[in-house]
Amino acid sequence: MNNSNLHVVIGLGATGLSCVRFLLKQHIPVVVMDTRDIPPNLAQFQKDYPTVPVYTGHEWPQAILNQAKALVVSPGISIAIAPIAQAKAHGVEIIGDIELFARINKAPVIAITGSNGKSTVTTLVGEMARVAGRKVAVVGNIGTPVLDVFDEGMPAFDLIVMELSSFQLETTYSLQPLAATVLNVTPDHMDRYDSLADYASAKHRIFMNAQHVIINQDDPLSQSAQISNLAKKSFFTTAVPTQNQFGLRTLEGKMWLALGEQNILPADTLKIVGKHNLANALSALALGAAADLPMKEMLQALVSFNGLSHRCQWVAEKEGIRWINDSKGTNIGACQAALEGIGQQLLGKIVLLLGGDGKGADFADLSSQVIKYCRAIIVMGKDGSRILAELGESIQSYAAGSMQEAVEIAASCAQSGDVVLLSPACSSLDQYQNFSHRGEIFMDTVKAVLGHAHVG
Ligand code: UMA
Ligand code: ADP
Repeated sequence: MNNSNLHVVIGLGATGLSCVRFLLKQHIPVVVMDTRDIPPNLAQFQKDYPTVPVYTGHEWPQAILNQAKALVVSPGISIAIAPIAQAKAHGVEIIGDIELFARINKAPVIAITGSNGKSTVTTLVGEMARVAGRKVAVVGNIGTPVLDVFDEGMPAFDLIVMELSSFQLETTYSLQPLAATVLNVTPDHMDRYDSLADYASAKHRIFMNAQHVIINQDDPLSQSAQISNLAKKSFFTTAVPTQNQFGLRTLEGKMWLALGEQNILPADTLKIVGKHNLANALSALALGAAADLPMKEMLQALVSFNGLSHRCQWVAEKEGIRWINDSKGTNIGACQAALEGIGQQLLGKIVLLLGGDGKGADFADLSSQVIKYCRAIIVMGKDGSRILAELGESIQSYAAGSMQEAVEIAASCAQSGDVVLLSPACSSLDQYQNFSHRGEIFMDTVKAVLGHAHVG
């Protein structure tokens, strides 16, 4: 490594763009590399930053990488790829946007990771802080790159609520969250990790340097032996809580969210449904409490929260059949939670639409919920045939060549009292721009197939 201050930004997506903006503002020299021949933002980027060299495609100049001060790697690209590994072997620092942020940030951070529920909990904690009058930024994997918080100058916020993916955590070292949690760990991104243990330990990095850790008492994989003895600890559980735990208690047939002995909110006042969402609400309360948010305002935010789009979102109802969009259900755990949350309260059955890029998942893990709650499955996308091979014997199943065909098959096999659920257990990137694009196409198709007059 030489002594230059050159930073190579890898990836020209939202993260890469935010890193370039941030580094150039500090007069740090930047080069950009992306494995794609034509990354989506290339033309605009070259117009905006004509002096920044950009290398695209798979022929990256290794000498530049090896001589850089740091590689700032976007989350969508694995740090295990050969050019990055070689630069690392030359002593080049491998970091990400969260690390750049952490090195200069002065505002308190609430950091949230987990396989599922991150965006829901991040939004809830952000709402709790807003209702409590805090000037809060909600950033990270949820959509807004963290470095954007500096666009408004420093210190613009008195609390930053941050959703972090395992990919972002892999390149983060200096973050010192006021409060941090791993909501849960179930298999995801198995195309990027050698094992579930590797994936879990990337997530556990969120606990490094955390002042207060919020622990899911029900999920051993979400806990880590590396949590500092100095960190304060709070717990949430969907069982009856012991002292100082957030949990659930049933009293005269009614379920309550509770803190220790104290019952604080009837569960049926929440608009988000399913046991997984009760866990989300409890973890948000524990995180908010760690940041000294007042209970009254936290509960006010909880009861007004309608849930996010594309997470078990109601689409339409016709002839006694409800249509639900859970396009953000991008892994097995999320799909299981949606099937349990909807299936447990249903008189009829679920017609499940699933498929896309399975990221190396084992779809047989879905079989018990599919057998228990589903009338049929309809598969599509890159891994559709693999899903058929792994689940098809246990349930009536169909393969669809398009969303249109999938919706038409669902309409013909669902019966009154049923739910048709899109919860793909796969990422959308084989056929769509992202999960919201897939969800929008699903909802538009449902409305077109059912006819506008009958749907909401
Ligand atoms: N890519 C290449 N070559 C490159 C760089 C990227 O092919 O050289 C591809 C990636 O494989 C990926 C796509 O480009 O398919 C985007 O990757 P990126 O790192 O440029 O992504 P950003 O646009 O910067 O968005 C990222 C997060 N995306 C990923 O981690 C894939 C966004 O989370 C996040 O909102 C954003 O930063 C701001 O922090 C999205 C996501 O899907 C929602 N996250 C995954 C998830 O939640 O499961 C982790
Ligand atoms: P993430 O940001 O981690 O993807 P979201 O809050 O966007 O999480 O929810 C994505 C999907 O995951 C939801 O549609 C739902 O099916 C499922 N889900 C949400 N919370 C949980 C949870 N606590 N446990 C399991 N599954 C969940």
